Amino acid sequence: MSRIANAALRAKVMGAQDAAALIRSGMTLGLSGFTGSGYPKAVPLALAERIETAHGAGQPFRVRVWTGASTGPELDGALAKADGIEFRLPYNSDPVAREKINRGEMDYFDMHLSQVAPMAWQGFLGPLDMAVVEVSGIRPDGSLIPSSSIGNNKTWLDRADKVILEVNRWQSGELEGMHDIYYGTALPPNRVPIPLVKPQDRIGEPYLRCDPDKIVAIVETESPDRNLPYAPPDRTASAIAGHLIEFLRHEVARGRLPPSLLPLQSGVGNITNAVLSGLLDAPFDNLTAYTEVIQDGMIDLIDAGKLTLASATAFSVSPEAAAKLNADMARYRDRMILRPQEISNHPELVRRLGCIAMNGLIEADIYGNVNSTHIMGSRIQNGIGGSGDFARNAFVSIFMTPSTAKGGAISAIVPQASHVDHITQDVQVIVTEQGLADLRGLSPKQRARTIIANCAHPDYRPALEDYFRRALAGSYGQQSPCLPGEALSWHQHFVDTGSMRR
Ligand code: 0RQ
Repeated sequence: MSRIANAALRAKVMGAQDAAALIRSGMTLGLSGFTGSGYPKAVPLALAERIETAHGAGQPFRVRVWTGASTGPELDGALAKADGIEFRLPYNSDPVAREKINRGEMDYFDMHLSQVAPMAWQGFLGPLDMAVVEVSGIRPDGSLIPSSSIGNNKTWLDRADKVILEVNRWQSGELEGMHDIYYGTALPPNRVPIPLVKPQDRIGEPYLRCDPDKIVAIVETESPDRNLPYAPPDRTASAIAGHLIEFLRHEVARGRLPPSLLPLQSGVGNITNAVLSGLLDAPFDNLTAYTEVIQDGMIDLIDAGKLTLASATAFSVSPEAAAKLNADMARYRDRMILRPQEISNHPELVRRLGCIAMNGLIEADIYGNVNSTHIMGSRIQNGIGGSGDFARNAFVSIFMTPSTAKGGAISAIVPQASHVDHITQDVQVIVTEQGLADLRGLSPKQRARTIIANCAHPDYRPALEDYFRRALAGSYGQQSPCLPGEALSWHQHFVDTGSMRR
């Protein structure tokens, strides 16, 4: 049965090729999609085919791509493979696009996720020609039932000159009512406080508005999201989760956190998912989450009655969890709210709610500067995503990682980060499988001693201690002692030899 309940809009249904034919080279596209959910799946594929045909005929064809965050192989993968993306923002995890970016063949602006919509409204990013947005249905009055992510869809639908919709029947019909679209944001000097004081507050409406005259095509699909399995927690992930949960217990015992903690934010990846799994057996109840993505671990916590509400902008779940969600969405709908990413990640709200931010890192230096994005300072992995939105504004900002990477050839704790996304002031706790460093209230030298002792792998600890000792003796200043020439040689040694070991 069609999910398009508006007769005038039903008349705009066409095939993906015909819809893609409305996109011209040089256009800027605002696409839906966030961590592999709710992205358009048919039109970008058809567009990639068009681009390949054009390139085959010697005609240049490239578009500018704005999304919510990462999408899926039918979008970023296909367009990047066709060499069809001139510029992309704000977060990518697609391997094909990553290679293009790192070869210098595609421009990429890796930015704070909460800032995308305001920057689009401010006009800094330029005009938006076409929105291509997946929805799960269209109501009789033409309003849109959102899909499994919201991301920047409200902004794309408002700002774009024209709109192509994909209506995906694979998405549960019971998603209706889960979303909360806040239309009260404005630019300075007209901004007002956002009236959200608890993660469970609904401050908007369940549907997206869209001027029907802007809609030039509607494509019906029945395609799954890019749902990837999570690895079961290994010993490293379990050890990290154990240290972190012990820290939270300690904070509750000291009266610094309430027994039900504060709203949890959990970043992407297997380690953060392992922490959520660890919370299943931890002595905390009536938990809430005010976060960016709902992962498998959160669904398990809801099933166990531990998590009463999760507010986010998207799902980021395994195929099994997606099937479970879709089969029982009406029940989960009472425990979940999906919001625009400018609200799910809003610094004002993260600070007001006092989120416990838990994110992954690539490397941290001995002073606690964190690199979340650039391997060896130059090769982008994914992007800063929402980690900056949460880290700076959280009640407590926690970063975690295995103490080594690439089979032990790289230490995640280094003398100086080769790229900094999160400065020391935004990094309060670092956790590896070796232990936890609580850096709150410590001076730089105290931080260095704590991080080396608690977090570094024993194979690298002596070299870090030796470096720090020599920095204390030979540094130009004594506030944050360093030997600049030597500090980054750890990375160069890896580039030259394939290992940081000397
Ligand atoms: O590369 O797969 O080629 O071997 O980095 O590392 O260990 O799989 O870790 O999946 O937890 O990701 C920081 C990237 C960690 C993630 C990061 C290599 C490693 C591997 C991935 P291979 P793992 P995870 C809100 C939060 C920024 C965005 C964010 C991230 C690959 O957490 O993207 O926080 N964060 N968003 O081998 C060289 C090191 C390395 C290293 C890891 N020190 N040196 N390579 N790797 N450490 C959610 C959103 O914003 C959507």
